[in-house]
Amino acid sequence: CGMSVVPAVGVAAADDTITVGFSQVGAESDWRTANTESMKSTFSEENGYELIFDDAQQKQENQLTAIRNFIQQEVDYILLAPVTETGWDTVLQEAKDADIPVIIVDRMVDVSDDSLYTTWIGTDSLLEGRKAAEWLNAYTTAKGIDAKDVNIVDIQGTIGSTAQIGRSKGLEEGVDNYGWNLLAQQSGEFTQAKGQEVMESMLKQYDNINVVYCENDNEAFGAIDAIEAAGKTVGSDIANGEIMVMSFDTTNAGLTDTLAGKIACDVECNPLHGPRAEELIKALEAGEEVEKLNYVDEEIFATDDTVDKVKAVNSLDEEGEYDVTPITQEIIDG
Ligand code: GZL
Ligand code: ZN
Repeated sequence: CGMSVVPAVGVAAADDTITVGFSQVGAESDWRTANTESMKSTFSEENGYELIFDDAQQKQENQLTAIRNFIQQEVDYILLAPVTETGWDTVLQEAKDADIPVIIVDRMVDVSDDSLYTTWIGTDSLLEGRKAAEWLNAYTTAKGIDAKDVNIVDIQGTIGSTAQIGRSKGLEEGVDNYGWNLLAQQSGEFTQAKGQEVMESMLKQYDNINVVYCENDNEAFGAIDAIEAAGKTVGSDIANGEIMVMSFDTTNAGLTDTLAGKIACDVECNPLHGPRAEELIKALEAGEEVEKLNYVDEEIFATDDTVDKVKAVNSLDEEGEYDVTPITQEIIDG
């Protein structure tokens, strides 16, 4: 690769440093920060890597520029966490022409020919949305709340991103299956500031909101602030005027809010993709075949029992049935 550094004296050491160019979406959320940290700690110098990191500030054009720079620098691998699914064919063809393998991380790319990337690591956003909808159905059914009295607003993620597409679809299926009222859907860009702004405007438009479906924790933090600033109460008791906030990502701050009853259900999404990415690069270095799709297990809370409880809140059992687990029962019993 073009990035080796020749030692000051003696012959150049065998270049066993692997150079990785990583085009990251941005730093829009706690989840994203954890994802970046996982990559940086995995692809460290002491682990034998040179990581060239680019933060695209959630703009696709910055990612295209970063990838072209990585190609110029003749990196050994390109890691791409794509902000949205479309618009990658041309630049991925340029990487392919330069014989640089591309590993897609987190969100998916929608390309005409999937040989344009070598492999993908991520989580199942549609399953996450379905878990949330199943949880809401289990909760309202157990509380005897009629579906026609459930008035939901959806603060969506970045439109066209895999996480937004899957999580919105999971909710929309629930609306179709169970008959809830979906009052409005608007993007909160996965950020706290935008989440708060969108919540404020929705509260002005609708006086009957009782469920807020936030497509990530940072939007939930913003929505909670907006709800409380409007003099309303955040909580699970929607039959008595509280506004229920649901969320995704199970970040530390999200789990803290969940255990405090501010977030009713926080659906897991594992940000720690570094180790899996390294496994794949090592396999590719060894000339091995790799799976095209690599799902990162949602078992990131195996240790801490407090967050284990929250984890249990949104676990679907093998049959895809919602199993009302201890803490959910606690919430339902009130
Ligand atoms: C989820 C990831 C999303 C997170 C957000 O896989 O793409 O992007 O849910 C982040 O926090 O902005
Ligand atoms: Zn090299």
